[in-house]
Amino acid sequence: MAKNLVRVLLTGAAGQVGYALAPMIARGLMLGPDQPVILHMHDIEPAAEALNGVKMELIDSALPLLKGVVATTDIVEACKGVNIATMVGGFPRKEGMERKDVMAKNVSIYKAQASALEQHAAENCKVLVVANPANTNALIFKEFAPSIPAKNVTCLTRLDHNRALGQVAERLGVHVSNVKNVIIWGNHSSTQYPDANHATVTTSEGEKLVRELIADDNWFNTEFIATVQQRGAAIIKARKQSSALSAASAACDHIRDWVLGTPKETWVSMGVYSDGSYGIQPGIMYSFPVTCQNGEWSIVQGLKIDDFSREKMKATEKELIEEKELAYSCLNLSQT
Ligand code: NAX
Repeated sequence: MAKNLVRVLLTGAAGQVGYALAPMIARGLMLGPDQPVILHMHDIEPAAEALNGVKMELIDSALPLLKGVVATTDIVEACKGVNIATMVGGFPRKEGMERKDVMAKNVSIYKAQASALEQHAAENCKVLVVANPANTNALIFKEFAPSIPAKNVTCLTRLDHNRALGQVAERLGVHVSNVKNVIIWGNHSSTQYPDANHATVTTSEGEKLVRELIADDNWFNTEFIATVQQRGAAIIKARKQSSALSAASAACDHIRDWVLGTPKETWVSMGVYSDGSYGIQPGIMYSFPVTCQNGEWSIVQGLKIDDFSREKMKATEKELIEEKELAYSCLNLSQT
């Protein structure tokens, strides 16, 4: 039996991540190769012509799963009836801008778009915030869409997770699909803590702990962490533009695993609303290891956390608490 159509919102669709992500969604990389979609693409007025160009290219691609394209600068029209919302649109940091100014621009965008989505999306819409500051944009989004369950609002740290898998696989000289269960804790920023303490690799002799095969604490505690944390900057240096295809691919991985489930005994990293797990302050959007089943994520519990990890998890938590304060002050809100 043919599956029901799924409507997917993509904001910032005329930007670089949008341009990479739109065809991936339309080819079934986000929701599966048998899932027909209608793509709702949104961008702002100055990008209207470019947005229309993306629509033209999608039409020219003759994609079997793509049953319709909405390309609009009207956020209400863009949000109507959507089941999945991928929020990529945002205001980039420009030279000379203070952190507070960038935060103020983005949190007001996310406040407005949360209200539009809350009123016009389909019931049980799932939201992924990609635009930076991703965790805090997602938090503001959640606050201003109170009828959307907190569990339905997440942010992207899967790119960092995939980068960590890639670094471990390179170091071991194995294919990345044999490595699993790294963790990104905290913020999608340079304070994130990439943790390979529980990661495993499939070998001809079964599953082994990565840290047993790479017996090099110094590498794990310095180079590995720094490479993952600074990978975004390295891409900008090399490409003169920020990560786009890997970000789009990670956004597909995030939604696909959330909707269709994570593989057996495998977890992934997602920025989710903290419930206090691992002693992390409730009420911030923090990246945790999660498994997904029946369209719901749950935080993996009971992992042993050593002192080194605890310190790093607290440092990124501190940054998120500060970002939350800054975001609230930009919106003149008091914290509850
Ligand atoms: P671009 O500047 O190429 O594209 C951003 C698009 O958003 C533009 O087309 C712009 O017109 C649009 N836009 C601006 N204000 C908007 C609004 N109010 N509503 C809708 N659209 C709006 O940036 P790009 O490289 O595509 O990156 C997009 C966002 O993703 C940025 O915020 C970036 O920092 C963030 N990233 C987050 C990642 C993550 O892992 N969480 C990784 C990739 C990316 O760097």
